[in-house]
Amino acid sequence: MQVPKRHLPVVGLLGLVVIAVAGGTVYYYQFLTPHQSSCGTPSHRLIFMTAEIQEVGGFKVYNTAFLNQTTLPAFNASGPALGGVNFKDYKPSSSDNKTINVNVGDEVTFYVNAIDSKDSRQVSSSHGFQISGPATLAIVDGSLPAAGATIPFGTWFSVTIRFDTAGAYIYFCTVVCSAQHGSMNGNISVSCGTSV
Ligand SMILES: [Cu+2]
Repeated sequence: MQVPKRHLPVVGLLGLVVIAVAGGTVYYYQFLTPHQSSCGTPSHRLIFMTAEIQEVGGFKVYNTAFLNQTTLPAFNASGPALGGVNFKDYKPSSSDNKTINVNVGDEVTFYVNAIDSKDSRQVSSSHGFQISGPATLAIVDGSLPAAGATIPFGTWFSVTIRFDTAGAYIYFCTVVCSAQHGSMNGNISVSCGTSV
């Protein structure tokens, strides 16, 4: 049955009201729920770093990449096996080679290679890796070393963490490795808007 023509303006008006309410709701909703749980589509970042005594530089991020596949590279104490892995290199957005920028909701896989610096100021045969910050870390793969666990020189350590909470985090060495061990650390800045 055909709708009488005189009703059409009412139907059209109702349609406009529905559209306006829906649009207004979306507009209002983003103020009620600011982007705290994620910043758009999460990425999976791979962070490659070396760990040496602070006297020769401490932690150093030497490469970063987005993992463009759902499975992590194979990994053991000899390091990650990156052959055939689909990833995209990107440059850290900081130039100190220690600060790691992450979007809220991103997963980060840390690959840490403990290096024997063969420096007389070195007093250990290993390094450690821990992260502290404003929130309990969501460990997705692997585990952070328990107290006393170490990364012997010449071996690799890896852990994957999802950063669900914005804020300033610190990663640091847990093994007394030199006089400047207390300064062997770096920053992880978790926020929205980190393009790389
Ligand atoms: Cu140390």
